[in-house]
Amino acid sequence: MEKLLVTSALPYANGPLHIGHIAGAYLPADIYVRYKRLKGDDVVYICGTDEHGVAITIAAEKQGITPKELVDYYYKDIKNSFDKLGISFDNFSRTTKPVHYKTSQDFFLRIYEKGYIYKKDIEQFYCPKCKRFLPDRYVVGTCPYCGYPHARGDQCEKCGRWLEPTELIDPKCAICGTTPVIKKTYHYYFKLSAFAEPLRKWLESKDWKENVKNTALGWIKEGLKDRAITRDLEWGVPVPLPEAKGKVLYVWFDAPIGYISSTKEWAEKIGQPNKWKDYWLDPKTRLIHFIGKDNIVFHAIVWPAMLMAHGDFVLPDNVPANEFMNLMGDKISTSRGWAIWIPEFVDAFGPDYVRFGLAFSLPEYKDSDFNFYEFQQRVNSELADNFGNFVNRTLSFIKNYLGGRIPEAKNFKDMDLEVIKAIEEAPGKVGALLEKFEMRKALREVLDLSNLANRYFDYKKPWVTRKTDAEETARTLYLCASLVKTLSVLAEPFIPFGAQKIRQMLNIKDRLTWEDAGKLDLPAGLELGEIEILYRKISDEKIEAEVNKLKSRLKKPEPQKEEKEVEEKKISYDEFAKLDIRIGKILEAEKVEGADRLLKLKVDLGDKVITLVAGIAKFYSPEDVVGKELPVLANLEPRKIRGILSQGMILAAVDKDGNVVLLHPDKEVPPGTKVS
Ligand code: B3M
Ligand code: ZN
Repeated sequence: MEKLLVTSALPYANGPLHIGHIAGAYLPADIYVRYKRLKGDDVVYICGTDEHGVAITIAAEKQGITPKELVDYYYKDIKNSFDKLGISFDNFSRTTKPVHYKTSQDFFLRIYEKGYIYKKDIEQFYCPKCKRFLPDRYVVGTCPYCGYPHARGDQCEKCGRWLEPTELIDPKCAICGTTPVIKKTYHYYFKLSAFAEPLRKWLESKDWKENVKNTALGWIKEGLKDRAITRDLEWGVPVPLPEAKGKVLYVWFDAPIGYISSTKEWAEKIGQPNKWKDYWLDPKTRLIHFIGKDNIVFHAIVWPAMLMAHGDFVLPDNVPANEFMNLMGDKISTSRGWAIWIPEFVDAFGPDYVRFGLAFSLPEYKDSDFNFYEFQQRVNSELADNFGNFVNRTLSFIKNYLGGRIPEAKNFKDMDLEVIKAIEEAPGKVGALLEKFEMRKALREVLDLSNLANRYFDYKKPWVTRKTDAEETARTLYLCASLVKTLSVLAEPFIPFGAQKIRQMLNIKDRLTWEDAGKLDLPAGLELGEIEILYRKISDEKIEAEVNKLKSRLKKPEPQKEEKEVEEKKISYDEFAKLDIRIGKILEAEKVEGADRLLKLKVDLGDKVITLVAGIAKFYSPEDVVGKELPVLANLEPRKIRGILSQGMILAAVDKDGNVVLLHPDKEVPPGTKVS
């Protein structure tokens, strides 16, 4: 029995999950984990939301809410998506939990005491306009390695390298676009350079996916630099040194430690608080990190180096990183609205359809593409016509013609023997592929068995033999029912909900193991349960509706940053005239639940009443504003804020600290009066 600790990358709690996330780090891991559990291995599957870092603070700032409000909202949203899809974590934690703060701080102190973290005076970017230091992603610019013009100050999205903001060519403040100035400060550095050699040796010994291993070795060859692992931010795990006030740990330092803290939380929850040590401290544990390719540098270099520096814990046994999934030929993009969101997708089709569709197109070796028409075609031909149909035709036949009981079979011959062999060999074949993280091929193997099963049914023609040869019919249906059982186990990692249904239809109460899938052990006489259609085809209308929904959400491409943020740029009168600014009268106001900064307003604009969400709740209560008149930008593209469609924007005075003062007309004017 193997001992496995499996993790999926901790998703940032700054937005909803889409199919690209699932295909990258979650579905493959869940398939693997479900398989390993069926094998009887000792598996713990760990995840949680990543709630620190600039990805969070920038998103919160943009929405006018606090980081805490943002992560509380998205923790629930993300967890809900995973639950709906049946991603079977043993624990799903959050990096804002106390156990994580403590674990990260202890981790930091241990490495610090061992001399692998040191303090260094440095020069850091400071934005004179925003009046603050600009940690990592608050700076954007051109990647010095690959020339990508939109690299972020912590990592280049194009070539994947870990960067320092000061390395960027032509740096700009990500918030206001100003060129930052350099100021003196200090940070704590991790001696990554000290681990180049041990990492190289360790990586070379690994039988990993080529892309992961080669990319990591390539970076080591280029030379590993010591890196700052602290930030000047208010949001994060405080650096546990009294002299480091105001500094927090860099998110990529604390996030992977989340794998440990989530395991601790799991152990606590199952009432065996020390159990986490059985995994993290046992060199026999296989620690497997499922991630997307953009996280390779951190999981194959930085995190293993941190673990080496710490010394107590196991190192990753494998890092099966996936490539990216595109959508209908185009890159998935949250900001452009080009994405399929998981809750909607699952509601539209059901979890197995989504899992099946994504498993078919997993980006295992190269970027893949998810296409709705292909999805429909695969579901219809494979899930419904091949797999589902075989299960249903077999069980209905037994129900209708054999009294609803598994028949007794004897004297197997010719094609029966071929089927028996296929049943016996299938778990080994599918398993060998899953062991190598070849999920797509493994799924193909399962579907091939189901193909064989259909061919067997057709060849044996039980609908004919039932009138002429009862023994032959019994043999056929016994083996078909056995195939149904085998398929239900082998397909379980991919489509667990359907697998469960099949088990109910077969009336098998015991939990089946992977090994059971290869046995010819269905008891004759077993009475079937209720039979229901397992999978239905997807209609053209339904797919068209989904495609239209997707297309209607697509936003026009935003002009690139450089074009829109040239400072003091003059605009033409025509451009100004496009703004429909009018005086609106606030009819109703209420707080937005779960967001301390937001008020939802109903505003009379003369010819219409609109709803909008304004970030003024810290400065005005609903009673303060009802009945007031103020200028409103009436033709702003509507956007959803906290589930509310905001159809405009109030114009107010905002000082440099973000304090808001409302503006009112000098005397009352009719609502809708134009401001020009
Ligand atoms: N949150 C990046 C991401 O969501 C990051 C992963 C952390 S894994 C320790 O892609
Ligand atoms: Zn680059």
